[in-house]
Amino acid sequence: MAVSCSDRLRRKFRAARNVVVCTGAGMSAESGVPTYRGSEGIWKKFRPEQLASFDAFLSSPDLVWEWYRHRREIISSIEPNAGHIALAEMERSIEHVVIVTQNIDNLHRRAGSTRIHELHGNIERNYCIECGEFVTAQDVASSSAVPRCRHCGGLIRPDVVWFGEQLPEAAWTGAIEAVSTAEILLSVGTSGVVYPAASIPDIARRAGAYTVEINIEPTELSGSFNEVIRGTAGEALPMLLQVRTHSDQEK
Ligand code: BJW
Ligand code: ZN
Repeated sequence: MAVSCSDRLRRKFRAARNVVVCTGAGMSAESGVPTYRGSEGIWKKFRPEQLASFDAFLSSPDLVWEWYRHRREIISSIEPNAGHIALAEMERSIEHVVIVTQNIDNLHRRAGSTRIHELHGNIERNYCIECGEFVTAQDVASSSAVPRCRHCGGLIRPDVVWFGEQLPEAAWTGAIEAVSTAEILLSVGTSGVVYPAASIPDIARRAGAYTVEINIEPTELSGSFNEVIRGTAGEALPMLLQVRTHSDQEK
């Protein structure tokens, strides 16, 4: 059955000027990026603390580096999906569309979105753990062992946020600013278990936004949304774009 939404959301979406879209791993699943949790998730094979923490990196840098190199390869070989493209197109018909993403895969930018806050970093950037010098993805791409900084010899790590690490301040502040004026908040493809990102829909709702979850399954947070759309990102977001663009044509 085709995915649909309530008449209330249709009316709100046609009139909205400020929309914030909070995305998680499910947003990229239809592009072929594995999610973290769930039956096919990455954490089924590895424990998070084994790979996604600074302590793990210090104790097994080559293992952690190899894992990121493998994931970088997957990401570079795939394309944004219909959901990413619909969000990029929404920027053309809605005054302010802001993406707040937990994803590190850069697919929103590749699809053409321009206002993006990356809460958990970006796998295409890397930096030295000693002096902070940034290193391009091309410089490290072929390296199977963990590369060293050419200035100070320090280990190079991916610019992603591991458990126990603070989120990038500018991204977090930008996200909070965006949700404070959002009329609609779409939360797409996230299990809502990792904080502080998981608190964003609630912050938005308390600031007055109409909050909508788009997910193929119920999540920890499903009960706290104004509306839930059960479907994939690649089906639901083009459907919402159509709601908006058809109303533009009727004007
Ligand atoms: C589809 C679909 C389709 C599938 N369409 N849907 C309480 C309050 C605050 C903090 C904490 C707390 N308790 C513990 C903490 C600390 C911790 C935390 O939250 N832990 C929880 C697990 C309990 N948080 C942190 O450490 C954060 N930092 C922090 O809090 O700083 C302050 C601090 C500092 C020092 C000490 C203490 C506090 C940092 C969190 C960093 C998360 N990093 C990762 C790894 C990034 C790098 C990498 O990828 O390698 O980020 S973990 C991983 O989870 C990744 C993701 O961004 C994140 C969220 O996952 P996401 O996106 O939700 O994916 P899934 O797989 O869980 O869900 C996918 C969903 O999609 C599912 O629901 C599917 O149904 C759905 N789906 N296909 C639509 N086609
Ligand atoms: Zn260095």
